Amino acid sequence: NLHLLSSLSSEEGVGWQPYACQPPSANMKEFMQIRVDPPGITCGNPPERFCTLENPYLCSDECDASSPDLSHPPQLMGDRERSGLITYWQTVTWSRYPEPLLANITLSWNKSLEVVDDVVITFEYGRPTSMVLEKSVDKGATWQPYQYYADDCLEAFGMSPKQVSDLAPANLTRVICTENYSRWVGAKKKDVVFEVRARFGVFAGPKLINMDALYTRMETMKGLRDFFTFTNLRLRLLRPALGGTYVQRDNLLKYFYAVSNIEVPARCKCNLHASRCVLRDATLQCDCEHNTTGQDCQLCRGGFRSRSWRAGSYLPLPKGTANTYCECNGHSNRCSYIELINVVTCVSCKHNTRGHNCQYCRLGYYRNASLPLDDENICAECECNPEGSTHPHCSDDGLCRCKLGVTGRRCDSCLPGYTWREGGENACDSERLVCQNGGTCVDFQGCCGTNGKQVLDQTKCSPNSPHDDRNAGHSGPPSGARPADGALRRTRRVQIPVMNFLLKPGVHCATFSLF
Ligand SMILES: [Ca+2]
Repeated sequence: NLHLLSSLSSEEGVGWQPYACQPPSANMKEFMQIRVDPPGITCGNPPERFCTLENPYLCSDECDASSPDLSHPPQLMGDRERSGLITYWQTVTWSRYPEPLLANITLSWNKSLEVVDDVVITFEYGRPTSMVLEKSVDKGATWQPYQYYADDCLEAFGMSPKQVSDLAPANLTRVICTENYSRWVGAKKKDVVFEVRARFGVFAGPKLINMDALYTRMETMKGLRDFFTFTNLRLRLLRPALGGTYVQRDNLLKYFYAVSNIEVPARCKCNLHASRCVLRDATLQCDCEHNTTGQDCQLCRGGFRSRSWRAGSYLPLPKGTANTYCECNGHSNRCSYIELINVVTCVSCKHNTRGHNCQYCRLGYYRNASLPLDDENICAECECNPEGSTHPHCSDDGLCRCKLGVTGRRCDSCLPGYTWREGGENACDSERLVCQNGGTCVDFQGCCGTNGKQVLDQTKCSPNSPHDDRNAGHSGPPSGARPADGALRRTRRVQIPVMNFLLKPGVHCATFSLF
């Protein structure tokens, strides 16, 4: 069933194989190094007789390391059984009972791999009563549990028994204890499985038809890709098969472990930067593309470091991209896939940014054009004066939208002829300006005579309030807000260009149609 996934892709549309830039899956049994612990655990030295659980009085079988026909060395777990003869590794029997019969099988590849189908361990003479599958992602330096197996999970490991089908998509990477492969159902049930297919099926459906969904999850769900990654696997066999009853001390020769095969369908992990994996100096090595290098294509090649290294992407479907898909300009390292519009978008953009690539500023902020897009201070606060603005947000160059009569980048000062008045509908009020000479105030700038005929430009309009003796031409908030530099100049240009004309001396009031 190693090629099940690839055959699926041809019969039922897209599948695991044709996607993105990654090597095809392979039977990694071919490349694994097998080590067993503790020393002396393999049977046959000295030669030993053993019985079977199903017929404990038939003890004619013998293990003898010195005889090719009767020896059971570890490499028989990874051989090809071409002749149809089952070959297996076998341990010594449980003669030291009640001391536990412990055995470790360590499988090493010296390379990061991604499992693509079920890992199947085949036991002869019954499956262990309890065991742990562990993995390492750092070539054996540290180990973590992958799955627990026991006939009674609570008793053996203090865990409630679970199956992959009990897992929700959000906790698919949880390490579980299963009782599916450890209860005694006769020696004919041989396989202990680490269910990869069923885990994929949580996203892709039981027949793995909707692989798009799996790939997008692989891309966006934290820890999912890592969950299927390993460099080593280790089986810790803790208690052999007992034949469905208690340990019978009078016949300990029927208790031992025997493993005939370990199937590890996986692919080289190349971070989606290689479509081939090759054997170089007896070590698996990605044949890196996209200007990457390293065993897992985890580095940029020399001379190609202007952009920081990043893993490739499964998205957009079906071919993926080298490494530009989730571009958040340094303001986020998390992306999410929106299925409805087939878009990957950055989530939790920091530094007051927003957008699919965190390339815009949040409302209420504007882009500091002098800074690069990935600068932490790229987005500056608008700080629009709430009294003087029609809107809390500002334009792309940071200009707030001002109410009538208000000016300044932050709308915190008044146009000539307006006075700041806190709390009113308009922050800047023009009605309170009067002419001290009793004439009419023209455009808040100059006063006409009482006959309305002549501009007396030395007579300015001024605020009505006796408490406010501020310069009428440039009034700002009474307190708190800072006056904007150059606000007057800018706003005249933008909002009242025609008004300059009104200040020219000698122009008659009568010429103004405004009044
Ligand atoms: Ca074998």
